[in-house]
Amino acid sequence: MPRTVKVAAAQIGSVHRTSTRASTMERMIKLLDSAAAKGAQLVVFPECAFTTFFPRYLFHDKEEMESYFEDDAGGNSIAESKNVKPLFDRARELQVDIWVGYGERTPEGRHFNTAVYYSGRTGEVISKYRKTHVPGFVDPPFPNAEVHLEKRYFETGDLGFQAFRVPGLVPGTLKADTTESDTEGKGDPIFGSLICNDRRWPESWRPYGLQGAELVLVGFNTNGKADDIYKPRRPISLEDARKEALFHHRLAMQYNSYANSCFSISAGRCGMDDGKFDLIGGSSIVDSDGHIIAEAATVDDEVVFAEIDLEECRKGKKDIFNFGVNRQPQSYGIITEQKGVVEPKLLA
Ligand code: ING
Repeated sequence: MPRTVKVAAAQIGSVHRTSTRASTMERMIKLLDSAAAKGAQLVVFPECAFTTFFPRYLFHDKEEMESYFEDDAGGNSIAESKNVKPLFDRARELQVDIWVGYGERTPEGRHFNTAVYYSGRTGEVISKYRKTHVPGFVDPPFPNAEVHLEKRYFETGDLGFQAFRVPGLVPGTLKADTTESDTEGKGDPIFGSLICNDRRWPESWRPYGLQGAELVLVGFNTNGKADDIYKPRRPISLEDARKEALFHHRLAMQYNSYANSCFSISAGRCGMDDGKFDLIGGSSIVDSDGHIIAEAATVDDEVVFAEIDLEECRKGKKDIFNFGVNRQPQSYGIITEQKGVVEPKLLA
C-alpha cells in the first residue's frame, strides 16, 4: 500500500539584521504558495525562520534581543502570535501543513529554540519541539568572534524527542478503532523534529527511529565558516570552509536517515547575512537508504520538492535496522550514563 506524500523544503536566502519582518514574511508566504502550487502537502521552513540568525549577535539592548522572539503560550497560540500569524493563516487557507522554527518566549519569560508542526487542514499545532543540542557559547570565546551565542539566548530543550502522527496526508490509514492486529507502518505517518545542531548527534535520531519515524524534519542555520564559531584551527578559504560545512551537513542527514530507515527533510536559512555572515544552503530531501533525492541548487529562496513513498521505510526497518531483532541495549548503557569522555587508564 503506497504511502506517498508530496513534500517541500522552503529554503530562505539572506536575511539581514536590518531586514523587516514584513519583507521576510512576504518571502516565506511566496515560498509556501510556490510549494503548494507544486502540490506540496507539507512545507518545511528553517530554524529561526522569521528573522536573521540573531544568536550570532552579542546584544547590549535587551529590547532588541527580545524582538527576535515570538510570544508563545503553548497549544495553538503561536499560530495567533502577532509577528507570525500571516504564515499560519496562509497555510490554513491552502490546507497545507507547515513545520517552522522560531525563537520561543514563554509567558514565564523562558526562551527556547523551537519548531512546531502545524496542520493546515485542522488549524492545529500537532507537535512542538525545543532544540536539545544548543551549540555555541554564553559569552564570545574570543574578541570580535562571529559566533553562535545560542547558549546565551536559549535554554536546553525540555520536551525530548516525541514522534507524532499526522492525519490527513495518506488515505486509508488504520485508526485507533481498527480490529487489525498488525498495524506497524499502516497508521497515519509518523514524523520527528530536530533543529540544526541536533542533526549531528545520532542520539537525536535514534529515539525517533525507536518510535517508528518515517520522516524527520530539520531546520538549520549553518555557518559556511564553522571556524567562526570555534577558535580558527587553521587558515582556510571561505570556499573550502563552505565545502566542508556542506559535506558534514549531507553526512549527518544521509547517515542518520539510513541508520533509522527514515526519510528526512532539511530546510536551511542561507546566503550572506549582513553582507558578512555566511550560511550554507544544501536544503535537501533524503530517502530511507540515505540517498539525497532532491537538493537546493542555490543559496537563495528556493523550494526543494519531491513526492516520497513512506512505504519504502519498511525494508530497512524489517531487515538491517530491525531494532527489535538486532539492537543490543544491554551494551549501550555508557551512552546515557556518561556525558563526557573518560579515557582508559594510561599505560605503565
Ligand atoms: N548551527 C550550527 C550547526 O550545528 C555549528 C552550529 C556549525 C556547529 C558548524 C559546529 C560546526 O549546524 C546551529 N544553529 O546549530
